[in-house]
Amino acid sequence: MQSVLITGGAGFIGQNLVHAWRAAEPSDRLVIVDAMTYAANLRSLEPLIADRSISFVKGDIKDAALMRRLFDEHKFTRVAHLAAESHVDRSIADPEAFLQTNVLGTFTLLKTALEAWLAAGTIEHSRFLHVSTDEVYGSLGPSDPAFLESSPYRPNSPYAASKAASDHLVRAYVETYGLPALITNCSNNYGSYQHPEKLIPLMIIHALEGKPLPIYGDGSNVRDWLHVSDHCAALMAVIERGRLGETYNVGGGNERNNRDVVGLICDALDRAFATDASLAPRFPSCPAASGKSCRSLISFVTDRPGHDHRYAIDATKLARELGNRCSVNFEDGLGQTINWYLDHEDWWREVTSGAYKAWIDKNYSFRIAV
Ligand code: NAD
Ligand code: TDX
Repeated sequence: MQSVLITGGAGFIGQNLVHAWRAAEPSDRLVIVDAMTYAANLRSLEPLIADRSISFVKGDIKDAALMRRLFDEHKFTRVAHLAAESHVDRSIADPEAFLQTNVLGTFTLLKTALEAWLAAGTIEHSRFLHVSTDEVYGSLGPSDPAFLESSPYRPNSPYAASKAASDHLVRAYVETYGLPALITNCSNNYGSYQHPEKLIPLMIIHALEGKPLPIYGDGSNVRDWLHVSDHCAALMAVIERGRLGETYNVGGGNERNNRDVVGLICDALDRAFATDASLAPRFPSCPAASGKSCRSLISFVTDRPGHDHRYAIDATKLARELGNRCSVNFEDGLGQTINWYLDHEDWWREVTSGAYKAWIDKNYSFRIAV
């Protein structure tokens, strides 16, 4: 039985990880710490908090005294560190919070874990997993080989730079102080509970509401799409069985350009409306409600500054050492994700109310159709 700290557990991947961990290791004690920023939502965790299957602490990972109190109280033997500012466009508009949380927050956790584990004499059987991103490796050309764990770091956005800095701190804590840590660098996740600021949920929700589908630039940018369930399975394998001090890349093997992803979403929604008569009255502004294609909403807009052209992950090491392979086919996973957003209108209406509207104005009002 392990005592597990999951930071950022109220975020998209964090919530999915909490459920996956609970299902796989029901006797582990899970403590979630999350600052409850705009990106957090506790809905899916509320039943687990209510029946005391997990503990939830609202707190900032930069709060060293709180972190130390939690380590002393719960005697963690596993840390899955996911808390971060995670949206590239927000890092361009306002980078400071990214440095605060992603760099200083990670530093605070590393320092606390080391001190607490040394003081308790438990460092030998403890493990710290730092969840990072493929964006630290920069951008690939169309025919470049996929990123390896040994690829050089070339971050291009403030977000990517802050994650790169945090990865370097983890490495330094392993090499200098012998912290038992591991790093994963994964590609773009998608699935249930993803915040609607990110590409896939944003396009689904805009299409349902009959709003423009804003593709940055010419839409030729390529991402490798990883279903969040495959990512969570990889995280659990790495934290338990990965070699300490190592980095593992996690990818979905699903490279698609943004134009194609948005086209697939439109076509799937068109089909859903054609076969399910209950959708048109629920979403009357969606073009598919009146027999038109959602593709009519596609709008090519001003590009993201420093927009990375292509990410691709070589996940051979994860498969070879831990036998872990991603299994969700992109078209199937995208279909399930669209169905999830159709079935969870209350969730995304709540998430897109209030401050979210101010972000949409800030990020999209200056982008003109090109
Ligand atoms: P998310 O933005 O949905 O969730 C992040 C969570 O961290 C939120 O619940 C937020 O409240 C919390 N948080 C932010 N600042 C905090 C602080 N100072 N203290 C405590 N909690 C804080 O992000 P996500 O998509 O779930 O990503 C999780 C992790 O995975 C991040 O580290 C991200 O960099 C990494 N990652 C994400 C993706 C992806 O496609 N989503 C891909 C690669 C890597
Ligand atoms: O409105 C949009 N229009 C658009 O064309 C948005 C929000 C995005 N895009 C493009 C930009 C990217 O090429 O879609 C692609 C995906 O964009 P995001 O969903 O913002 O993800 P990305 O920038 O690729 O970063 C994601 O993957 C790596 C996560 O947000 C990061 O947290 C993760 O580290």
